[in-house]
Amino acid sequence: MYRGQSVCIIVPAYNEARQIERVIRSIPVMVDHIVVVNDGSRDHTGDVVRGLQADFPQTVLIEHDVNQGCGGALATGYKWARDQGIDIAVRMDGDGQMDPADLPALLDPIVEHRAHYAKGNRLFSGEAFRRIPKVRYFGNAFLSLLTKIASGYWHVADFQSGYTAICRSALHTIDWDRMYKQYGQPNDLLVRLNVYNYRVVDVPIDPVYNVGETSGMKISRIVFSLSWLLIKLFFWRMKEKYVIRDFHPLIFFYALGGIFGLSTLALGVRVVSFRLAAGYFPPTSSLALMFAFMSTSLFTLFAMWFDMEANKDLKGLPELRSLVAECRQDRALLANGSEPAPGPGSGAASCADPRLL
Ligand SMILES: Nc1nc2c(ncn2[C@@H]2O[C@H](COP(=O)(O)OP(=O)(O)O)[C@@H](O)[C@H]2O)c(=O)[nH]1
Ligand SMILES: [Mg+2]
Repeated sequence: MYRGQSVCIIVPAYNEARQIERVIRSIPVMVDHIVVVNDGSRDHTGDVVRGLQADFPQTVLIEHDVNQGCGGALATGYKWARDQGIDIAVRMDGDGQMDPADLPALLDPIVEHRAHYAKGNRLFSGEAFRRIPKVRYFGNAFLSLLTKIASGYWHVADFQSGYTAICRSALHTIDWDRMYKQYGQPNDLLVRLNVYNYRVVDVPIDPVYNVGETSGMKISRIVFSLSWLLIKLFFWRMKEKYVIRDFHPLIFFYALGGIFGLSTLALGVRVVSFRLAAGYFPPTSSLALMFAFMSTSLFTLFAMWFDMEANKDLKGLPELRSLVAECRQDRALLANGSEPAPGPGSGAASCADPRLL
């Protein structure tokens, strides 16, 4: 138990016979269950885990006969946690890339009801650019931008990070059978969490590389499939969140942005081919192109802004401790006859927090 809540660590493992023992041994004793999902490994991962069960009886081994992919292994683990009524489920990979020292930082926002889902962010660390392989770093940055647009969580980053903790309510709400089974799983899950208005918080963690892991993910290979997945998820979220469950006019802004975007493309092709064939820019089409381009930018940027506004309450709440400290500071200022500084983050605003009343 951690601060009165049951915790289960889900370890997706595919051919991790060399690494898995170290991972299991490193998990702190406060964790109630370690659920290793052996995703049809071709090495003896399963035997290693079975050998450790005598020393670590909290370890549960679930075996997939057929390999399902990292997301598929996680879905199995999450369903187990849901069915056992676990309070918090944490994903920790079988290759040792997640440092158990970061666990409390991931669990605290959930235990304190500040967020429903906490994820590690390796980019806060000044070390990220140096430690993460460059192709992966830039691929990750591009996919992060797409994921912000698709998921509506504009305040989070490092979406490929798999070190995450999820609360009991979300465990029961998400349809795990529909979650993406491959490497886009963290991105897919965020879009689903957003549709149900769950609060998500980023927690700074250190990037861990060169601990003996062999990654099966080639960012250059997944960048296209993941971009396509994110485009589909974006349309799904717009429909679910702003048409079916609630209504928001931002969908008209996105739609107009899309229509003008297509017109910009068509007019661009026309203007360039005219220039190549006849040697000059057709004036009317060129003007129309400029108008279409400006309209695309404006409609799309406004749509993004509205989306950001609609999701601003889904940031994790600040720590109660810091709110109380700010409140005390402001009260001291008021007692001395001076005005506390207004604005977000100031104690004056925070004192209105319902948890302090
Ligand atoms: N490559 C791969 N990893 C899987 C699969 N199923 C489960 N996993 C586990 O998923 C975790 C993340 O995979 P990894 O290749 O390390 O991804 P990366 O850390 O993002 O590069 C590891 O613990 C794997 O053992 C699978 O089908 N393929
Ligand atoms: Mg890994």
